[in-house]
Amino acid sequence: MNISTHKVLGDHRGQLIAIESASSIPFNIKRIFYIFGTQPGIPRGNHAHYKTKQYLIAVSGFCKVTFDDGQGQITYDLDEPSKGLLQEAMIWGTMHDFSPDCVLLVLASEHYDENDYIRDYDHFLRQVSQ
Ligand code: T46
Repeated sequence: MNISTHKVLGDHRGQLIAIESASSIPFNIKRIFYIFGTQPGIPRGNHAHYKTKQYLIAVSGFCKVTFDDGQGQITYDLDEPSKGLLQEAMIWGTMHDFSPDCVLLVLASEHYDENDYIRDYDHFLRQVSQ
């Protein structure tokens, strides 16, 4: 299952979710980044990674994420800050339908390396069909 629900810790002051490297998620976190200020109708992502695994959380607002393994697609709703979505390597990922207030937090298993990206869909299909 790619989607997980994390325990919400909280009290009268508000809520808190804790995520620990290689424990709450199945890899060591080497990088974090977040996407915000998205524009209506404009998706992000549209690529796969050779090696990098990612874990996505809409910490504010909501969005949809579509994964494609070369054989089929599945779309997930990230609509709660307690939901986390694992994107394995060699999965084409597209993030779309962002709410105006969406902040999409991404935990990544590798440092940034453009050479780890597959940005051409036909090339991706050739790679996963080998
Ligand atoms: C993903 C979605 C959700 C860096 O310099 N370091 C980084 O760690 C990242 C992720 C990007 N960049 C640079 C590369 C580009 O010049 O930031 C610029 C925008 O990156 P990109 O076009 O890849 O942005 P998105 O929103 O299409 O995709 C990013 C991630 O790359 C991707 O892995 O899943 O966010």
